Amino acid sequence: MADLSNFPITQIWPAANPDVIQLYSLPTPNEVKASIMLEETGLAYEAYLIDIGKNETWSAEYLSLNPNGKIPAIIDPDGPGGEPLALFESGAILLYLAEKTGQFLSSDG
Ligand SMILES: N[C@@H](CCC(=O)N[C@@H](CS)C(=O)NCC(=O)O)C(=O)O
Repeated sequence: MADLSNFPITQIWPAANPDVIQLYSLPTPNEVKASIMLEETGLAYEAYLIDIGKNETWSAEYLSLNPNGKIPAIIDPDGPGGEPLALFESGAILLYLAEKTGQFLSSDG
């Protein structure tokens, strides 16, 4: 089982299944891009609702994951080299998941 205890955000939103991608989200235009990509690629994930109306992205634990204080953000317990990877910015998340799964990218740039 993956150990995500080095990520302070898991102290507030404990991983129910640390072996799958952790998505920190709220259904906003930027966030749904990440949710849709996870659904379409078929990757296993679990989502945590981050209430931006309550400034939950500005807690120290959330800022340790994304210093910009924005959703979406993810932790992939099975990142490059099998090590956990934290990632934010919806565009970066889309590209990472596309490359991880080999889906939705042209073979000819
Ligand atoms: N460029 C960022 C923008 C993310 C963004 O603006 N997220 C908004 C919700 S759509 C947010 O977290 N706002 C909370 C805040 O600023 O307090 C991305 O694409 O991920």
